[in-house]
Order: sequence, then structure tokens, then C-alpha cells
Amino acid sequence: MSKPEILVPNPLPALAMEGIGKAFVTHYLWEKKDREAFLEEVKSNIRGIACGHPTVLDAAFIDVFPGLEIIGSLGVGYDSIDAVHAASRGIIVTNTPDVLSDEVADTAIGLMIMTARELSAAERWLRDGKWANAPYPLTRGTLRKKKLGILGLGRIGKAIAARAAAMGMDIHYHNRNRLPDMPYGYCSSLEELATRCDVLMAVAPGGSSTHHIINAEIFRALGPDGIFINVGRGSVVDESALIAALQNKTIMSAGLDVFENEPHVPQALVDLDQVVLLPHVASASIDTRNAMAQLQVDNLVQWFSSGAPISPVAETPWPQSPAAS
Ligand code: NAP
Ligand code: 8YV
Repeated sequence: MSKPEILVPNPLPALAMEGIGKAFVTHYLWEKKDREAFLEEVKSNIRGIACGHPTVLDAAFIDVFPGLEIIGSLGVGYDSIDAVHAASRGIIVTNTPDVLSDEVADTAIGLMIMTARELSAAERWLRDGKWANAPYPLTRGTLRKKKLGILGLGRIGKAIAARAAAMGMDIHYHNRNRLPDMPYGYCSSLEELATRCDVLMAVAPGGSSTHHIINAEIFRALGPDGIFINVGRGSVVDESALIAALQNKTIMSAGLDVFENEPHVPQALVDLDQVVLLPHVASASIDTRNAMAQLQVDNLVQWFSSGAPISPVAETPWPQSPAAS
């Protein structure tokens, strides 16, 4: 039997390319000079798409492929894929949850400590040769006896909470749904969470339900001693309001791994000393990216061999409900 044909719109990690290359006939879209002409040529044969953030798969793109069965995405966030539209066409979308939660949680905690204790600025002080003249100033920020507020107490949020609780922080959270089994304080609104906590940590998904929910009002609630950390998605934050809040000292400082328009980072953020900026690296160790790539490949392979994906997203559950199928 001939191998299924898979479209790869953008380059993926080596392990994913190797696994997909072995199991399928692959079409690397970024290598094609005339992409529209190429898609016209192969569109009827494509049964799967293998992609990664931030490749956009909107309804119009998905509809190019009449025989598409599965979209296997690298990463847990899939806000750049129209999964609702995929579901309406019976197309499965898979992501790579769990295998990255601990790595992302480690990075989130590191970023929080770097921001509260000004570790990047202190290192710059040493590298600039200033230490010989004066010690680095004492930091206003500390995590001792502080409250951590988590927006998005999901797989990664829980891993962050466990680490922060072990550090002695008092944990509170806001989700749309309260989690009765969790020993942390629940806030039914994001504003209540921002008012209650000293450090606000965003680890919620992107998409329409979270777009700009962290805005000027939330920064006012967080207050002048407040620290804001974002390891979720840049779109969750109104970046202009964040820049204003930092410039006007409405909040004390921020640590950011994600941005509204990556890889563009506003110069106004780069210019601020009380901000720690990372280039979306929370899951970016070789081990973790390999685990993500393996799960992406396994989802595609298993779909075409046994008809059951390993980790379908919530919008395209498997097995499908009788009504949907
Ligand atoms: P998850 O298990 O699905 O958790 C998401 C949490 O967000 C849930 O607790 C959910 O609770 C809450 N949530 C969703 N929509 C919300 C809304 N409108 N208002 C309030 N809370 C909301 O996902 P995860 O595996 O922890 O991953 C979370 C996100 O982290 C990903 O989607 C991705 O964007 C980001 N991420 C970033 C990196 C990085 O490199 N920086 C790496 C991995 C993941 P309710 O449904 O009850 O609201
Ligand atoms: C990766 C991420 O940067 O999993 C996610 O949602 O944001 C990160 O782990 C990305 O998905 C790799 O394509």
C-alpha cells in the first residue's frame, strides 16, 4: 500500500522530520518556489499536515485539502490552528501536551526569580565592570512571603504551583472553572487574582477567549509592587498597556517569554531595565523538544496505522461522539 502524503508547511525539529520522512511521503512547502502552484498540484493527495507554532492554519487553508484527515501540531498551544473549523470537517487536530510541562514550569520559575531579584541587571552590572566600584544595589523585589497568582492552572500551571509552593509561596489561581481538588485559593475573576497576588503568572492559552484579558485594569489591580510573568501566549496581554504600566511604574517589573508579534519585541520593552526578556524558550531543551517531536510523529503514525490519535485537542476528541460522527 502506498504511504500517506503529508504536507509540512515549515521546518520542524530534526527528529520530527526524520520520523515523518520515514513513515510518509512528505511535501516540504517552504522549499517550493511557487507554493500556490505546488498546492494546486498536490492538494487532493494530502491526508495529513505536520506543523508547529506559529504556522497559521486558518479555515481557508484547511479547506484547500479535500481529503485532509489529521493536523499533527508540535507544541501544546494550538491557537494558530482553527480547530473548531477542523472539527466541523471531521479533521483531527493533535498537540503535544504533558511532555513539556516540567520544562516550561522550570523556565517559568527561573524567569520569576530572575525578575524579582533583578538577576539579568545584576549580571550586566558585573559584565560592565561596575562591581569593582560598588556592589549591585539591594533589590526591592523578593519572593519571600509573597503570593503567586496563576492565570491558567492547567497542566503547566499545576507544575509551576507545585514548585512555587515548595519555595514557600502562597498560591492562588484563576481559571473559568474552579478545581475542587486543588489546595490553592480560587479567584472567580482575573481582577480579583491580580488584586490578591504579588506576582501574576500568565500560563493560559491564546485564542479569542483570552485575547488581551490582561490589560491596563489588571495592571492597576496588580499594583506598584507587582511583578508580571508571561509564559503562556503574547496575545493574552495588551502589550501597549504593559509597556505603559512599566514606564509609569503602575507595576514594578515583568518577565516575558512570549510576545504579541513574535519574533518582534517592541523597542520600548528592550529599553526598560526592570524587564527580563526571553525569546520563547520555555520548552526549548533538546530533550523536551525531542519528546514533543516524538509525540507529534507518533500521533500521525498511529492515526494512519490504527485510526486512533494519541493526544487529540479538546475540539476534536477521539473517539468522536456519536452525534459528531
Ligand atoms: P491546559 O492544561 O489546557 O491549561 C490551560 C489552563 O488555562 C486551564 O486551566 C484553563 O482552565 C485555563 N484557561 C483557558 N482559557 C481560559 C480563560 N479564557 N480564562 C481563564 N482561564 C482559562 O494547557 P497547558 O498544557 O497548561 O498549556 C497552557 C499554555 O501554555 C498553552 O496553551 C501555550 O499557549 C502555553 N505554552 C507556552 C510555552 C512557551 O514556550 N512559553 C510552552 C508550552 C505552553 P479553564 O478551562 O477552567 O478556564
Ligand atoms: C514551543 C509552545 O515554542 O508548546 C507550546 O505551546 O509555545 C512551545 O513549546 C512551540 O510550540 C514549538 O513549536
